[in-house]
Amino acid sequence: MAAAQNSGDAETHQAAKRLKTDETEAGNNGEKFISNFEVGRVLRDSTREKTIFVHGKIDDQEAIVILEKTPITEDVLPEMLKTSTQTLEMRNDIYSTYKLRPPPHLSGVKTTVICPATEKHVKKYLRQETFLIEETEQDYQSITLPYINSQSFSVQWVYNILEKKAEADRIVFEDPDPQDGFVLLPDFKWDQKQVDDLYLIAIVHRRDLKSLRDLTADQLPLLRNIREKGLEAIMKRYSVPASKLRVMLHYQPSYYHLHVHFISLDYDAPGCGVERAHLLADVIQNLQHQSVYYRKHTLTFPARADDTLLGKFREAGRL
Ligand code: GTA
Repeated sequence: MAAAQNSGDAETHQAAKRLKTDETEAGNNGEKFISNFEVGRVLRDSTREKTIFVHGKIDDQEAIVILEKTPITEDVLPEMLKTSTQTLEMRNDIYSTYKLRPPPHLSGVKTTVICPATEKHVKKYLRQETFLIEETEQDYQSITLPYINSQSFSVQWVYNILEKKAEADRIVFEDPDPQDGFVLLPDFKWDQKQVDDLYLIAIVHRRDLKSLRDLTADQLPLLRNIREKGLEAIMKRYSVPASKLRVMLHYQPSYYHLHVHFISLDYDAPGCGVERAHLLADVIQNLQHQSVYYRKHTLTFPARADDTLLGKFREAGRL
């Protein structure tokens, strides 16, 4: 089987746990695009996670902007403390608080833009109550599969990656084999500044596998390949060992083209809970024991209050 490693080794600063990336990656066009954003309503925010999800418009098109303050890493501390402007807020005995204003290159805010955004994107990011659904084999065939076929999110962004029409320069590893091959690259959610919140996705070249439900023992070579070569590539590029990685699949995923998440164990990423995450190692073992494990078993997953799929389960009297 052919395997190709992307050229150009990234420098790894394991001690500082911070990675160097091209700060000008997005370029000026990206900046102008974002400054045209007209704020509509806040879909969700979290002071603890320091994120805000906002719905609005960019040049009359529906848009969602996600802003996230990035972590402060050890290697920037000396510069940050030395070069920030400082304002004393209060002092009391041995205690004092300050407002530091770091220079621009140390105060980046990770920003994700979805434009044009659909109503389904708005629902996805809106804070909502969630419910657990227990989906039998029969439910999958009669409720979930018709729903996936009619109204799931477009996977055009996935095809763009596989065809090198987008993010080609971000590929960390590729195995081009059409049956068992995949592309490994940084996830949307990772700014690649530090490995503490490392997040990559492996996207399979095959286009006939939607999710965990489609897997049988026939796909064991594919899954073992992703696990083995994905872990190897991450160790080589980022010096992060398998023992520090959560390698898993979501059920239900948002995007129905088979992909595997590689996430730092130190990062409490969204979707890591037991109700949605399936460790790849467990998936491999289950398929070794029973080829049709994921076809036959009842699978539990969370759904948001106004998720259409939840509505379909209700209509069918399954909730
Ligand atoms: N490299 O264009 C892309 C791209 N897109 C469109 C999605 N992804 C992409 N990666 C690249 N380029 O991990 C990534 C997603 C996700 C994976 C799909 O593909 O970041 P999934 O099918 O299992 O879907 O995985 P999932 O996990 O539901 O999607 P997602 O977007 O991660 O949403 C889950 C929750 O994460 C959201 O409800 C929200 O709470 C949170 N979240 C999503 N995006 C962000 C963000 N940018 N910052 C912070 N939190 C976020």
